[in-house]
Amino acid sequence: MNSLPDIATDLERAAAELQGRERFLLTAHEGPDGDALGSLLGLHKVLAQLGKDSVMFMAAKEFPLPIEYRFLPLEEVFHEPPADMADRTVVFLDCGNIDRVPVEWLTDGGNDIINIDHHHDNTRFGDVNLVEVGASCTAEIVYDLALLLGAKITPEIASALYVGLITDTGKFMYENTNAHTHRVAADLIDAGVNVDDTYRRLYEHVPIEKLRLVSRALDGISSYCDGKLVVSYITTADYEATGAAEEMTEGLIDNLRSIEGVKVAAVIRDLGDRGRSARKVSLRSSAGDVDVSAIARVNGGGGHKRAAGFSTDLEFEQLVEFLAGEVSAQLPA
Ligand SMILES: [Mn+2]
Repeated sequence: MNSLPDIATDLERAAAELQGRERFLLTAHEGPDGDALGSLLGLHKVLAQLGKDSVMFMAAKEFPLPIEYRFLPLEEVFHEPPADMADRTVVFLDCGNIDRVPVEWLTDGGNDIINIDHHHDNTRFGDVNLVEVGASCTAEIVYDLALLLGAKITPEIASALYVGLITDTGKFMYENTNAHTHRVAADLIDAGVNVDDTYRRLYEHVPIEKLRLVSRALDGISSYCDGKLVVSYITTADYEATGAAEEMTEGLIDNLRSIEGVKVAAVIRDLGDRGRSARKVSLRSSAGDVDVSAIARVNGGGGHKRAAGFSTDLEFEQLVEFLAGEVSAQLPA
């Protein structure tokens, strides 16, 4: 690794490493969200503009992507290692820990790793770690990096990063939203983002099957801990009855979190043959007095204090018992 004076910030250090190297493979966490994909595409375009050899990688199982993200131009994403993998620096984006990319040839120690992320529980697994916990999203960090690298923010770069901003901040409404977030958004809009078009592509191309699935999920909400924990369980039968695909559960949890008196919302869903585990659990904390990332970590997952998740083979009843116990333990009696 290049050495810089100690006064260099993590941002400067990461920028210097990106500047000093030529070949990269960029990747983002499994089950990618808007921030993972926007950061991946945005940094890829920045590096390409700087004359670097950059490839993007996501496992084949992630495709097709959730419908809301299919408009992103990600046709060039690799699903296998490139022939010259040994010569590439791996950049992990939006990954709190290295297990969020469960791909052995990427994580076996054969490549230098640059870790760019904003999760508070990031394990700093990289050779270079740029972990900005105060950043609203990884895309915001990528934007700061792009400026430092002297890249021109093209409409394509701006549009990709804007997707990360919008989705990770709940359309600029979550507590991670601050003045800097809005300033970055303003810069991106100046650089050519079509705000209305992005909004409609993300939120208004909803297939009717998804609403039918949401309807069943809302119908089946169950409540625990005096209404402080609400849970919805989406089974394989729900997918079959509605014709919806598993990725159509994206965003459903926000409905649960919005219920009055709720501290923690949980959506449990069967993965069928799509996952390594039987089901996946998404968690959201509404008021922030429960740290759901701590609950997720008990089961090998992770995330943010207000948004986290984990995969599990536990059955529904055991899961509810576990969640209720964890939520009660964190709330004052
Ligand atoms: Mn993120």
